[in-house]
Amino acid sequence: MSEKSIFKRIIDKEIPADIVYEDDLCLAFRDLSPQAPTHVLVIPKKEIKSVATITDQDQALIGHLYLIIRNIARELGLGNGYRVVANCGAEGGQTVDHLHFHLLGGRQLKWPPG
Ligand code: DGP
Repeated sequence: MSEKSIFKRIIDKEIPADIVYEDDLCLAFRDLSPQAPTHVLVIPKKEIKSVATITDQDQALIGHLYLIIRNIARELGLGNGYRVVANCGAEGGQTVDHLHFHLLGGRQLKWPPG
């Protein structure tokens, strides 16, 4: 039986996603349940479960992900601002055990989050 997470299945193209960017290291696709007019998930292709399990060896990869987030935000016209969120663990509200950064924008976002 497959232990693959839903995001690993998207990386492997076993299930479809609305992909906005892809390279050797990462994939970005639109969230199935958007919480803002623009809601993109940016994920490493490497199977990292969460922020809590990032290793020192992942330093360049995480930097790469943030540069890609910056580029996608520019390309999607989020010049007025946006939010980047990584939910971590049960109390952090993480529901998919594959590291992902939410890129949210296109409306005024509130603070604090719920
Ligand atoms: P989090 O709660 O931080 O773990 O965010 C998981 C997000 O993943 C949530 O906003 C919904 C989204 N999501 C879950 N399953 C799928 C899927 O199959 N496709 C896409 N595009 N997004 C998904």
